[in-house]
Amino acid sequence: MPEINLDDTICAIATASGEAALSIVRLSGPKAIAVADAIFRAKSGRPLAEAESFTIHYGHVYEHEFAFDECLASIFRHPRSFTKDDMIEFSMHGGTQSARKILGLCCRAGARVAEPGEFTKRAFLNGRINLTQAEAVVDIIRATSEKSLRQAVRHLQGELSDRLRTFKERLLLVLAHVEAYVDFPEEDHDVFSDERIQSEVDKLRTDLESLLHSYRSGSIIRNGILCVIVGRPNVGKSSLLNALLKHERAIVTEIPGTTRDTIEESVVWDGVAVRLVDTAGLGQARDRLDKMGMDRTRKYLNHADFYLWVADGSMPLNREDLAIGRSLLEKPHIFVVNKSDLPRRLDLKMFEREFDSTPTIACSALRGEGLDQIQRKVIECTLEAEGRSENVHLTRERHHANISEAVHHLARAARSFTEKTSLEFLAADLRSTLRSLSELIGEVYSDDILDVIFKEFCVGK
Ligand SMILES: Nc1nc2c(ncn2[C@@H]2O[C@H](COP(=O)(O)OP(=O)(O)O)[C@@H](O)[C@H]2O)c(=O)[nH]1
Ligand SMILES: [Mg+2]
Repeated sequence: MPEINLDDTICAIATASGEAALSIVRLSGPKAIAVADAIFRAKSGRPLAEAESFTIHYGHVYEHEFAFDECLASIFRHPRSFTKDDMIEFSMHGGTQSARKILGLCCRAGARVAEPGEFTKRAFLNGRINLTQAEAVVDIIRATSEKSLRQAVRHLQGELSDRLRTFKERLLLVLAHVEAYVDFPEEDHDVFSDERIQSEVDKLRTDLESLLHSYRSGSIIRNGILCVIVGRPNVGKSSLLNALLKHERAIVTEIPGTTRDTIEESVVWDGVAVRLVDTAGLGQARDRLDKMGMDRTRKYLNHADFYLWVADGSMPLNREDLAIGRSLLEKPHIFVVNKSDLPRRLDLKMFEREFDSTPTIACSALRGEGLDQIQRKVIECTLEAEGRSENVHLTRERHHANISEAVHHLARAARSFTEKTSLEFLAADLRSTLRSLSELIGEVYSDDILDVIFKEFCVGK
């Protein structure tokens, strides 16, 4: 994104294009009200320049003397608006033509089309929201489940940044005492003892580490669980996908190798989005197409958060089954013994001898039995207790990187007690920790960081 000039007046269509009841075009900047007055005439005859903030005006948008749509103009005056600048929102009939036309007229009257996320970027640069709140705006728009929406709303309300500020205050207090020692070593201070400083540093580190551990659950809630169904051909993977989705998505036949490509569908279980992936399965490839399908399966397996390892319970486990199971052990998974409507020939005792920590669930995709248990287990194993708590979660790699850095600086600060290095090193480590936290909130930032964050946004937000 090019460097932004905050003195410009920007405009954008804020609604998705296509057939819809309404469209919204928004304007923000010092000339927003003047631009709106150049194209809009209120029924009352009064210009928007005379209107009070937080009022809505019915009227028409004109091109020369031709009124081509009726619309409502909402006015939000600086500084109490989303961007803190003067803002106007026109809401008009939906479809593509009317909104596009109004956008063109706004540009002719002195506004320019906004970059993606530029409204939110201005809200950030004008100090209305911090960086974790700006990220939350995108997460609200992209939320695919109730839990992810709730998490994003809480971040927008400042839950994460408030927590980080508390850490910063605790750090600043310790730093002030350390600096008093450094600057006036001879004086008899009324300052924290060495032990007190050490224990404060240790407590901060423990608290930051526990925040760091929230990342796994936070990112799973935000992105959903990628749950890959894997197993030998013909064990019932596609049947299980269909049963879990409750519709016939994948083709099922008794012919091994029916599924050649990966099939991905989303569901929501217990408020969490789950991306279910049916695969071609793993095992002996009979032809080039089989091999391509299996390569694709492996690619998904690398990215998976969870595996459903499926076997046919009406047959003994064979070498292929076992090889698949052994390759999955590193990630959370469960063993699904399918076809439980048929007589069991799979020896579970033998299975448990080798895979004693793998939870097992018997099911029948054909009869729809055992499916609730599978759903519950997937959520239970991926979210753990942490994810189900209402604690603050880190949700993005950026959060994880900054807090890891902060923990690293604090670990070094803690070492300075045992290694008895100069207090100046301790002060420097505490300052570096502060910087990591400030970067995360966005109190210090670089254009590169802003570019990465705001390029995710859609135009008009
Ligand atoms: N009896 C029984 N047959 C099943 C069950 N699940 C799948 N099948 C059958 O097993 C065969 C292979 O199923 P499919 O889902 O295509 O297996 P995939 O190759 O692992 O995807 C088909 O004939 C299905 O009807 C089940 O729970 N019970
Ligand atoms: Mg299949």
